[in-house]
Parts: sequence; C-alpha cells; structure tokens
Amino acid sequence: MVTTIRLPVTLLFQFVMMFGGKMAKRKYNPEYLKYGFSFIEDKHGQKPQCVICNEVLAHESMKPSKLMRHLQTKHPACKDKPVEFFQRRLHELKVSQKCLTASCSKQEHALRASYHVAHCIAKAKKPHTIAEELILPAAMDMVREVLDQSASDKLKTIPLSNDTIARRIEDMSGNIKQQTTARVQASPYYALQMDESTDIAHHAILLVYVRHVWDGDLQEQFLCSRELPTTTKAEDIFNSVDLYLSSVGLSWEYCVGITTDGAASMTGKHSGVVKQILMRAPNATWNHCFLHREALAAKNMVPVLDEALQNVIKVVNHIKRSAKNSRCFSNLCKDLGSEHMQVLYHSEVRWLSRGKVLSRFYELKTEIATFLSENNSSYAELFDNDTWLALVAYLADIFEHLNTLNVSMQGKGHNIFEQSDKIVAFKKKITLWVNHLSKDRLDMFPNACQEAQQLDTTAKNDLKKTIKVHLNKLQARFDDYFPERHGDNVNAWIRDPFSINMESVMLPSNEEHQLVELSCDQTLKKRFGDVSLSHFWCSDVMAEYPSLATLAVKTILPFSTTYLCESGFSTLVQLKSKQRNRLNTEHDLRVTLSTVTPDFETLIKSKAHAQLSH
Ligand SMILES: *[C@@H]1O[C@H](CO)[C@@H](O)[C@H](O)[C@H]1NC(C)=O
Ligand SMILES: *[C@@H]1O[C@H](CO)[C@@H](O)[C@H](O)[C@H]1NC(C)=O
Ligand SMILES: *[C@@H]1O[C@H](CO)[C@@H](O)[C@H](O)[C@H]1NC(C)=O
Ligand SMILES: *[C@@H]1O[C@H](CO)[C@@H](O)[C@H](O)[C@H]1NC(C)=O
Ligand SMILES: *[C@@H]1O[C@H](CO)[C@@H](O)[C@H](O)[C@H]1NC(C)=O
Ligand SMILES: CC(=O)N[C@H]1CO[C@H](CO)[C@@H](O)[C@@H]1O
Repeated sequence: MVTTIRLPVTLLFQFVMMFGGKMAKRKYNPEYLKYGFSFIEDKHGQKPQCVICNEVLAHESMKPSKLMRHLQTKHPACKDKPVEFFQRRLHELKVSQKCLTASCSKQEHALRASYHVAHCIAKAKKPHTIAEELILPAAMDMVREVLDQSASDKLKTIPLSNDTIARRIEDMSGNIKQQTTARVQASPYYALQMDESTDIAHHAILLVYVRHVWDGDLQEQFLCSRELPTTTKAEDIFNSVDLYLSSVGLSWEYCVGITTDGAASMTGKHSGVVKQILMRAPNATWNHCFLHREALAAKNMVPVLDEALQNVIKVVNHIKRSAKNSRCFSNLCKDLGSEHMQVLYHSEVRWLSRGKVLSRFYELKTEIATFLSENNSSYAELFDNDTWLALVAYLADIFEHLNTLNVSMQGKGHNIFEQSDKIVAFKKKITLWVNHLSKDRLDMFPNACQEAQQLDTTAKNDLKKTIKVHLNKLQARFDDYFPERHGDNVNAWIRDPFSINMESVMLPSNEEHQLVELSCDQTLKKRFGDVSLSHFWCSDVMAEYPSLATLAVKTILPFSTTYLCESGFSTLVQLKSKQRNRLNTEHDLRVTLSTVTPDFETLIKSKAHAQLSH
C-alpha cells in the first residue's frame, strides 16, 4: 500500500530534476570572452561577469544572445574589439581582485592582533599605553631577531594606540555583557551577590555577580559594576541595580537569591536594598554572607582578651612606625602589609585576617621584645608579663582555627549545604574544646598550652577560665548568626535523593512522583556519585525530570558568600592604583573579571565592515 503511493512521487521528482536540473545548470564557455564576459562562481553556480564594467549578471543570462546585448548596449565602443583586448581586461580584473582580498585579509589580521593584545592587557590589568610603549617595540625586536626586518615592519600596521586599546576593550566588554545577559535569560532562575566599597579615589562602587544555569551546570559570573554617588543610600544602590537589570531585560521575577553583607544600607528594616529587592522579587530569599557572619560572631571578645589584643595592635603600630626598614621585621611587616592596610580595614570581614597577624606576632615574640628594649620602648615590659603572653598565645590559636574555617568557605562554586556543614562542624568543635578544658586539656591550643607551663597555678586557672568564657560566648554567637535552618531538613532530598524519607518531603504531588521515580533510578544513582551536586541536577536530572530539577536548582542557586565581590574589589584596587588618571574602569573590570571569552570573530567582522565602507 505504502509503496504504491510512494513510487509515482519519486518518479515525478526525478523527472522534474532531469529537466529542471539541466535547464538550471548553464555553464560558462571560454568562447564567451569574445562578448567581453568572464564568470564568477558561488554556491548557486556560475554567473557571467563583464570584464569592462565588472557587472555580474544573473545566472539566466549565461547565453550568447544576452551577453552580446550587454556588450552592444552598455559598451558600444568595445563591440568590435578583438578577443585579445578582452583577455587583457580579464587579466587586469583578476590582478585587482587578488589585491583586494589580500589587503582585506591583511587588515583583518592586524585587527585580530589588535583585539588579542587588548584582551591580554585587560586581563593583566595593565594601563592601555603599554601596547604602544612596550608591547609593540618588544614584539618588533623579537620578530626581527627570529624572523626578519620585513616581518617586523609588518607589525607596525597593527592598531595599538592608547585610544584604540581603550575602544577594543570597550567593544569586548559590550560583547561579554551581551553573552552574559543571554546566558542568564536562558536560565530558569538566577541569583545575585552584591557588595559596595569605596575605592582609593573615594568613589563608591557596587559590584554584582550572578549565578545561573549554563551548559548543564551552575555558573558564576561577573554581572556589572556601578558607580554610586559618594553619599550612598540604600535607595541609590537599589535603583542602580534595578536600572541595570531592566536595561538588559532581566526580570526580578526569576531572581531566587540575593547575598550581601550585613551593612545597614543593605539590610535596613524599612528601606534596605534587600528589602526593596524582596518586594520586587517575590521568589527570592536573602542570604547573609557566611564569611561576614563568621567575622561578626568572632568579634565580640571577653574584656581581658580585648585588652590583650589592643596591646598587640599598639605594638604592631609602633613597629610599623619605627622599623619599616629594619630587615629583622620585614617579614612581619610584609604580613601586616602596610600598603594593604587601608584595604584590610575597609570592612569588618577583613578584620579576621588578624588571625594571621597574631600567629606571626606570637612566632616572632622574642625578636620583637629585643627590638623594643633596644628602642627603649615601654612596650618591652609587656613581654615580661607571662599572663599577657599566654593570652596572646590563645588568641593566635583560636584565630588560626577561625581562619581555617574562613579560608575553607572562600572560593567559587560552593553551595549552601556544604557551607552549612562546615559551620555545624565548627560548632561541634567548640563544644569539644569546652569539654576538653573542663578535663584540664589544652592541647587543642598548642601555643597557649606551651605558655601555660610558665604560669603558676592561679594564673593557669585564670587563663582556663578566660578561655572557657570566651568559647562559650563564641558558641552562643555562632548559634545566633548561624541558627539551625528549618529548610535544611525539608530540602534533604536535594542533597541526596536516593536515601530520603518521603515523610519529610513537602513537594507538590507531580514533583513528589518524579522524586520517587528518581530515587529508584539506578542509572542516575550511579551518576550521582560521579558528578557534582549542581551538575547532577542541572544536567542529568534536568533532562529526565525537569520540573523536579528546577525546584532543586532554585534551592542550590543562591550564593553563600560575597567572596566574588570581595575578590573583585581587590582587582579594582589594582586597576585603579595602576591607572590613577582613568576614572571609568567599568569595561576593563568586566573583561578582566568575566570568564566569558569575547566573540572575537563577530567583533572583527563588524569592525572590518565598518572600515571597508569608509
Ligand atoms: C591615554 O588615554 C587616556 C584616556 O583614554 C588619557 O587620559 C591618557 O592621557 C592617554 N595617555 C597617553 C599617553 O596618551
Ligand atoms: C580570612 O582569612 C584570610 C587569610 O588569613 C584573610 O586574608 C581574610 O581577610 C579573612 N577574611 C575574609 C573574609 O576573607
Ligand atoms: C625608636 O622608635 C622611634 C619611634 O617611636 C624611632 O623614631 C627611633 O628611631 C627608634 N629608635 C631606634 C634605636 O630604633
Ligand atoms: C636607651 O636608654 C639607655 C639608658 O637609659 C641609653 O643609654 C641608650 O642610649 C638609649 N638608647 C636609645 C636608642 O635611645
Ligand atoms: C599582665 O597582663 C594582663 C593581661 O593583659 C594584665 O591584666 C595584667 O595587669 C598585666 N600585669 C602586669 C604586672 O602588668
Ligand atoms: C517565576 C516564578 O517561579 N514565579 C513564581 C514566584 O512565586 C509565586 C508564588 O509562590 C509563583 O506563583 C510564581 O510562579
């Protein structure tokens, strides 16, 4: 039945092809040159081209009568010329065409080179003038030595001026912005982290990073930097972000998470940025950055410890004033980083890096004491006070622990589950330490343990009492800042969909059914062990159980820290301190911070077109 219908259709098709095909395929004949015609070839076949006016005629005109008509009407003066005349014209035409393509591609190579150099400069955070001042002369020297002088001279055609580099970086930034926006738009949801800081020129800058689904996994990406008025208010921050999102066509509706520090402008009860965002983004939750929370939790000290710390700071400052050039302290001073000091103190979080300073201080205590007494400084007396030394030793120990936690939560690609685990573990450690203390064990604080041996029994007991008070306080503060989250239990299925208790799951029935099916899927179970949690949901499950996967993605999308913003700010500081004269660093910042590669070919094509039409 089927074949009887199919056969005639096939036959008819072949029939049409035989006739139509033959008629459509007119071929150029070398004889046609006597009518003044050569031909060009494209994917549709050959077309006649007049060697006098270079005009290209339609394919259908590829026959003597049409070609002769063109010659007689358009170039009557040439209609009786011998074929040698047309041969010469053809030769000239070919030479000029070759020149055209050669010069065009030369231009294109130079353009491409110029883009690559600009990209390197932006990535390396170098001033734009370096292309002309250093890169070109150095490259010319290298090429002359390795190749030859004429190759070296060719490099001069590459556009590398200060202004050109700036324009290239602006183009690349625009292209990256487009690509980033398209990726966020293609993602079912997205989450933001933002932080505000004041740079060395006293400009307030807001950095925003985005996390979204891309290429079967979560991706973290620089979104934008915004300059804010110097008297930054919550209103300004919100408007600036809102304006950016609407300018690129992103809707708050799909924002599921916003992560910030605890600054009043961000979290103010009535008009804070977070509050305003949550009003526009009903499906979003706010996350207080884990690193800032840790810093806040560790901040309030027991008075005795506070006093001991104040003395450490005084000594450090004294050393920095009087011994900047003393070789003996160059190491210590490097850690204290006088040139980075402004940066270190700019936010409460960075205050934690004192952990490192304290360890270093304690390590170098003998050298410091010697130095101070040689300087006839009254601070030298501190080092004769064993109680103070023991307290400093304890501070060095506990901050070492806090720092380890801090460092483990930094970096990219963390999810809230992992981070919560680390906090839970740290809380358990504190409980453990308190237990050890009551059993007279101090070995978890090695420096303090050693110092304690110099103390008499009363002083030793006082030390232990102080430590105990401090640990209890620390625990209470960690409980305040990291309360147990109700959601952790409800979302347990996301962490491990294969060993869940369906009783504790609260999902709409469609997704519930998908979860049951997933939990029995042995293939996916095997995948689960092999790939990251985010990849598992965004890629493997998304393919088979999209609505369940989307719910999971919604939960794992939000950032746990504002680490990316923090590290973005150090890049900003480097950019600004190297290029003090340039205020607008938006484009340089985007090219250097974004992991999206600009689409060079598109940029080059649009530039090459613009240049040719000039
Ligand atoms: C480079 O360009 C910037 C502005 O784009 C300008 O401020 C600076 O003076 C220029 N430098 C040189 C050496 O031309
Ligand atoms: C965490 O510790 C590192 C290393 O000591 C320090 O540089 C940093 O400032 C601390 N805090 C944060 C939030 O990074
Ligand atoms: C002692 O410290 C002061 C600053 O407090 C400094 O001016 C002086 O040079 C120091 N003396 C020595 C011997 O280092
Ligand atoms: C420190 O004081 C002693 C005696 O008081 C004095 O001899 C010495 O020169 C002083 N050293 C400095 C560097 O001021
Ligand atoms: C030793 O240091 C402790 C802690 O800073 C302080 O309370 C005490 O008064 C100091 N003792 C002397 C004799 O200065
Ligand atoms: C885009 C999106 O998921 N919007 C949801 C936000 O939350 C409301 C209420 O929970 C839902 O109805 C929307 O579909």
